[in-house]
Amino acid sequence: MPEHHSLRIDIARLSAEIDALALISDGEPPAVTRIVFSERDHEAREWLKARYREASLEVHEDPVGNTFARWPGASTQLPAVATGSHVDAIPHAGKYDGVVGVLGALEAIRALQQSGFQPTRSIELIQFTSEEPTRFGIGCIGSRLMSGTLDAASTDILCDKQNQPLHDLRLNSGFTGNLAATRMLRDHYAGFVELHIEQGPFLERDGISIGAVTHIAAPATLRITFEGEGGHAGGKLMPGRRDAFCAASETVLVVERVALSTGSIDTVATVGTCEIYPGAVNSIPSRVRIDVDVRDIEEARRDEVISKIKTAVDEISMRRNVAAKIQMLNADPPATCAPQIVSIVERVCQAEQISYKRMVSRAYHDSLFMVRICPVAMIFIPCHDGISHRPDEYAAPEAIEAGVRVLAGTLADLAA
Ligand code: HGY
Ligand code: MN
Ligand code: MN
Repeated sequence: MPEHHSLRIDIARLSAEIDALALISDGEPPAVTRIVFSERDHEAREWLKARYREASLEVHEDPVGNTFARWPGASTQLPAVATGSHVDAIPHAGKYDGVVGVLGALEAIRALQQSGFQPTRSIELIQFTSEEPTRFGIGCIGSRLMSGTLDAASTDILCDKQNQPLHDLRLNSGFTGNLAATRMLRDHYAGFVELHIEQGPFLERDGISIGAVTHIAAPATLRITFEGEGGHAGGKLMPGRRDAFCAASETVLVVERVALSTGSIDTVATVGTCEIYPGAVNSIPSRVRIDVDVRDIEEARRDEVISKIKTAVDEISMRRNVAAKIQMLNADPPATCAPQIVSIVERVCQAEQISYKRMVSRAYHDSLFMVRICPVAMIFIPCHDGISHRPDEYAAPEAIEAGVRVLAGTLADLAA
């Protein structure tokens, strides 16, 4: 394993690459919007493959567009060590979420190459497809397929808001083949380490450089469709109305109240999307669809929140005579990071004299699904005020440099 101090992280080049990638976007700078299987996503993929090839990595893509860039190690038998994250971005996002874990991993590999380190195990960078739920309603499609959490057939028929099936969209992006081929068996990798911004305020608040993540929160998404009765906003009198948007609005406030009532700061719930039909100012909403995001570090407490929401929806539906249909889009267990890799992360921080602390991840990541096929760990770096999923998301170059240094040391330890 190289003497850590010999590792030279080229943070100027990495910062320039982060800025360059941020411009491949459907958003007005500084906002970044890069939706999976969009034109910008395609452009970003081509730009990234060129960077991987410049670093002499062996690049291949699977049938859903997960991209693999491998630094071959001396052994072709031993399972590789993996790292990586995602580059798709929700609308009006920032330029660091996911990107730090992809370009940072590339920089970690380049620094190790330059230091003369020779890996025994190959080191493989993974750029996962569709970590964000924006287009298909469910997140981490690439890592869910790799880990067998989503099966090929039901994934190919997932549709976006324009009713375009994932199958057609992936083929149009050049990703052919049967989705079943994305599946990886347990121990395909010796381990997976993901570098990511914290997307919370605690590292910056405490003046700590690195978060050694021990657990990843359990996310769930409910899709609730309310069917009432439409009509003329002027002619239809108030008594007897069956306004679907009023039923949905009551539900949104119940979601907030139930999350606040668990007594734990670890319970969060959000309604981030709402579709109103017919969506005219002078027409009573007859159909409304909301997606509800519920998370907690404790799965049982999260499920308790879900069951309270369901009970409340039944009551609102009866009282308002508005039909309500609830679909569970996903309800995933939390992940526990591998203690042996978390300890390596801590050892590297000590060797580098970089401050660190153990913490949980309240956001979900591809690591939440990679944990089903190999041991995982996550390395967090601070982001300003914990802001994320906003154009003013910011991670300082020195914070990114420290994260890449610790990632490189961890990968070197695992691949030695
Ligand atoms: O929502 C999340 O936790 C992740 O940023 N997709
Ligand atoms: Mn995100
Ligand atoms: Mn992310």
